[in-house]
Amino acid sequence: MSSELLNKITISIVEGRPDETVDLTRQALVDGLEPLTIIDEGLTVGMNIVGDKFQTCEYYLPHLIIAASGMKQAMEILEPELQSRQQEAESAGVVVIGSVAGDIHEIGKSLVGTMMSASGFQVHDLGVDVPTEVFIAKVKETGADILGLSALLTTTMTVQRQVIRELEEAGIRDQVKVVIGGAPISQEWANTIGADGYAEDAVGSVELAKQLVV
Ligand code: B12
Repeated sequence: MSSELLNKITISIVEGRPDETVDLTRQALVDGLEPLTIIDEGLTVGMNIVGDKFQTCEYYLPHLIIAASGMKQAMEILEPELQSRQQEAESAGVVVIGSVAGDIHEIGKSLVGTMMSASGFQVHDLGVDVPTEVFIAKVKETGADILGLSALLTTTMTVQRQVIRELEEAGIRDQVKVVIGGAPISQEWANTIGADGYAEDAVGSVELAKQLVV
C-alpha cells in the first residue's frame, strides 16, 4: 500500500532514522511512486511534524539536524529522478536562486531549484546564506529572468526586501522578476516588499516562473 509506505517515510523522519528514510525512499521508487509524491506526502509531512515539535519544545536542535539529514539523503536519490522526468527541451529562462543572508535552510530552496531545472530553466543555485551583493552580481552576470529568494526564518524574511531594494539601487530591478518563498512567506509579504510573486511549494514555483517569463 503506497499510503502505508509514505506514512512509514514520515515516521522515519519524525523518529530520526535517516538510514531507514533512505531505504524506504528507494523502495517507494521501486514501487512506482512519483518522486514528488514521496517528497510532498512522505518526507515534507515528517519535516513539518518535526518543526511543530521543535516549536513546542518537545524536540531540540539535534532532532532538526537528524531529520534534515534524512530528508537530504533521500533528496539525493530523488533529485536525479525529478531531473529525468524533464519534459521541455529548450531553455525556459534563466533562474538565479539561493537562501538569503543569515539563512542556512537549504532543502526547500534546492527542491525548487531542481524542479525549475527539470522544467527546462537554466538554474544557478548560489546555495545558502548568500550575501545580497552576490545575488545582485549573479543577476547582472547571467542576465537572469528570475531571481528566487528563499527565507525560512521570520528574522531573514526582511532580507528579501533588502535584496529588492539593492536591485533598485543597482538600476536592474525591472530586468528581473523576483519570486520569494519559504515557510513564513505569504502573498501578503510579497505585495508588501514589491516582489513579483510568491509560491507555497516547488510545483507552484515552476508554474509561477513559467507565467512570469511569458
Ligand atoms: C530542517 C530545519 C532546520 C535545519 C536545516 C538543515 C538544512 N540543511 O536545510 C537546521 C537544523 C540547520 C535548522 C536550523 C535552524 N532552524 Co530550522 N527548521 C527546519 C525545519 C524542521 C524543516 C525545514 C525544511 O527543510 N522543510 C522541508 C522543505 C521541503 O520545505 P520548505 O523549506 O518550507 O520549502 C518549501 C516551500 O517553503 C517553498 N520554498 C522554499 N524556498 C523557496 C524559494 C522560492 C523562490 C519559492 C518560490 C518557494 C520556496 O518551496 C519548498 C518546496 O516545497 C523547519 C520547520 C518547517 N516546518 O519549515 C524549521 C524552522 C524553519 N527552523 C526554525 C528555527 C528557529 C531554526 C534555528 C533558529 C534554530 C536554532 N535555535 O538554532 C536555526 C536557524 C539556522 C539559520 N541561521 O538558518 C523555525 C523558524 C521559526 C521562525 N518563524 O523564524 C522553524 C519554522 C521550526 C519551528 N517551527 O520553530 N533548521
